[in-house]
Amino acid sequence: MESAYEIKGVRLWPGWLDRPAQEAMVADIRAVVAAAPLVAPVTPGGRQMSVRMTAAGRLGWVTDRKGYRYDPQHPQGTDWPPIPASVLAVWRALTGLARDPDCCLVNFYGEGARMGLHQDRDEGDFSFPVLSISLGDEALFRIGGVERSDPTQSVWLRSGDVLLMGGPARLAWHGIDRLRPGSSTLLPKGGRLNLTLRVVA
Ligand code: MD3
Ligand code: FE
Repeated sequence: MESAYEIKGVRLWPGWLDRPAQEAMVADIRAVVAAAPLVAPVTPGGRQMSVRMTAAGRLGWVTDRKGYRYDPQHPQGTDWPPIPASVLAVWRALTGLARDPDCCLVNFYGEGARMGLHQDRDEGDFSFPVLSISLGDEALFRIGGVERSDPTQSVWLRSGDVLLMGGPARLAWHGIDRLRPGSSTLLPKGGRLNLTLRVVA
């Protein structure tokens, strides 16, 4: 199988974060989760997502019966905590952009969690890339093209990998099919954290 990072606009840095950097980032994300707890979001259609989510930054992505949107507050009614410096450093190093992201979405996958194929299109400006950082158990990532019916390719994302989606890949359909439980010792109870950094506009 061809690897997804050969798709135009997708760049993968396998193992960009070494183990100590991953551990430091997990500690920073634990502080984010302490201030803004993970929630099990509900789609506008009323289905509970298997991934649990929170966010850091000026805006967080939320979903409930009212719809999908970026919101300046956590559903509990507090501002989102700032994006940790360790996370911003990855964005600055790999995008080279002067503009910092507005949102660091934090997705937690426990055993059995998945994310169906979707496009990220709630942002106001698709000229900025989306950057993703994987921590913990390995996950089978699937990416297609800008049409839902386009063929897809799969690649395992491992702890410390960083993926950047820009240009033609920015509006590509993508999702997480499954985890490989027990494949990482980073999170003592297992599971996977994914951080996605976005400019919302
Ligand atoms: C390709 N998260 O939060 S990250 C999401 O691993 C999301 O939690 C997945 O899809 C996860 O929306 C995949 C990789 C990713 C993120 C954003 C993208 C791939 C993307 C935006 C456009 C195309
Ligand atoms: Fe996405």
